[in-house]
Formats: sequence, structure tokens, C-alpha cells
Amino acid sequence: MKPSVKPKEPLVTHIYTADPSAHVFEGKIYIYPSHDLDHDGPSNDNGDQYAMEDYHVLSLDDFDSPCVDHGEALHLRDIPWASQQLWAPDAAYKNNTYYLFFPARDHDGIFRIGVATSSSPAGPFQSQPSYIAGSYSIDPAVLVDEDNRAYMFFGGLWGGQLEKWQTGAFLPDAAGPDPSAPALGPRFAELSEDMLSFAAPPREISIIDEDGKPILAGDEDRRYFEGPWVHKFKGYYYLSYSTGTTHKLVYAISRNPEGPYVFKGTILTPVIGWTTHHSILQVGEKWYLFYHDCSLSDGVNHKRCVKYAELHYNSDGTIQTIDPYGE
Ligand code: FUB
Repeated sequence: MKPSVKPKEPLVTHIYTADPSAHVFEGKIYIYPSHDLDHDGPSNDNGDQYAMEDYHVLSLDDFDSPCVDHGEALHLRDIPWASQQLWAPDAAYKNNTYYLFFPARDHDGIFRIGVATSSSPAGPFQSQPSYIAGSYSIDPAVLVDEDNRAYMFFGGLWGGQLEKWQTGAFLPDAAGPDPSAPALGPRFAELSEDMLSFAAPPREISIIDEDGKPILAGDEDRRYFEGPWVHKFKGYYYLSYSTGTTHKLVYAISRNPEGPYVFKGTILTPVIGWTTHHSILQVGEKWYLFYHDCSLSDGVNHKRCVKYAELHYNSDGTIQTIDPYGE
């Protein structure tokens, strides 16, 4: 018997991994995680402890197979525009090319989003010389839609700097909105045909409640914090994301990729560790949540491990809440 990776257990234990973006490419499951550094430096709300320097690509032939680490796929030293902190990436396939989208701080300390290309889903990836013009903040997630148009969703508060861009310019001392004001939404940008630039400037996505009212910044159980992911199910776009301070993965749905999205509920209750970040993937007839926690390091926030769990829909299209430590 081949050793397989069980649900709710670390996919790999030889390195720390986080922020898994999972895709089926060439008949296999490929996972694009962050590669957490094993260091004992200080932690803060700016996220300095997330000091990652490279990416490794993981793959599974299927859920009965061991997880393969394909080694270093891209390193900070080979990204001309980046200075530090290779945070949560995503990958996409179009034009017979695999694209790795990733955030990093530029040489002014501002988070931007870059793209690197490869002929193989496992890499290695070759970075473009500059970040995507007009990009900012973190956590890119790219959906190539059924009509082959590609959309990027991105943005994260605090260390991810999203609140510093409310005027369209980077204001280093800007705080988030008042708790009684609408929360900041993730950003949406259609990608150009060659996937290397934005076809139009990014716009803000609105997340509303069932009565059509915007989710407020003080509603920390529901407001957007970071880690967007968009998948499609039965004609709806499902935008899922982390609530940050309340440590949940939640979701909202829309008929339109740009929204507005109507809030629906919780996908994953809090995990061990501060951050929670995920992707959702259909494999055959089944659906899976890929996520991380800090169980591999006994709770050190920046030493995380990637896991998966099966995800189930109710007959009305809502998603059943997953307990990361339940049966
Ligand atoms: O891994 C660094 C950051 O932590 C990610 O960009 C966020 O989504 C959070 O998981």
C-alpha cells in the first residue's frame, strides 16, 4: 500500500506550509502553498514573522497517494522587483502556460503582486521583471472562467496593507474604516489575454447581507479580512475568505464574478493558530477544502501545515460548516 495523506492531517511534515491554492492540472492535484520559514523571530500585527523566501509546489496523484514536494519552484533572489515576504500564491493555466501569481514587498516595502511562468505545473517558474502594474496588497486568487476570461481577486488588511489604499494611493498611516462604516472589500481585476497585466484597474467587491445592506467593518464575524478564493457551483460564484480577527473561513455568493456577493455562512471554524487561508477544489464528483493550521508546530503562528477535508453542499447550494478537529 502506498502511504496516503489522510483528511485533516498535514500533507507534508518535512517543511512548514500554508495558504494552499489547489488545482487539478494534467490529471493530478497540484497545491501551491506558502513555504513558512522555520525561525524563532518576533511576531507582530504587521506580519513580519511571515518572512518566506521561496515557493515549493506539492502534488498528489489522487487522495490515495503520498504528497510529492517538487522542490524549490521560485526563489526571492530570482524576482528582480521583490525585497521580502513571499506570501500566499495561486496558479492558473492558460495559453499553454502555467502562471504563478504571488505577493511580495517591493523595494519600498509596499506589497505588490507578481507573476511567473512555467511550461510545467510543478515549475520552476520564471519571474517577470516587474510586478503587475496597478497591483497592490496580497493574496491573489485567479479564476479562469468557463469562457476563458481570467479574473484576479486579492487584498488583505493589516500586514497586507489593503486599508492603506482606500484613496487609490498608498497612505502608510491610513487606518481601516470606522466600525459603523461598510467594510473594505477584496479587489477584482480582469487579467489581460496574456495573463501578465490587468485589463482594467482593480475595483472593490461589495459583500452584502440578505437584506442588501453592506457588511460593516465592525462585523468581525462576517467582514472581509484576507485570503479570497472564488469557485463556481451550479451557476453561482462563491467568494470565500478569512475573517481574520475572528479566525473563520466564510463565504458569499453572486451570479456575477464582480459581485455584489451575498453573505451566506461559515465554511471552517477556527483552527489552531491565528491565520486561516484556503482553497476549494472539485476533484471528480467530490469537493475539497484545502486549508492550514499550526498543529505541526504546536501552535506557532508562522509555522503552519497544509491539510484538506471533504466539503459538502446542502441541496440549496449552501455549504456545510467543517469542524477542523471533528470526525
Ligand atoms: O502567509 C502569509 C499571510 O498569512 C497570507 O498572505 C495570509 O492570507 C495569511 O495566511
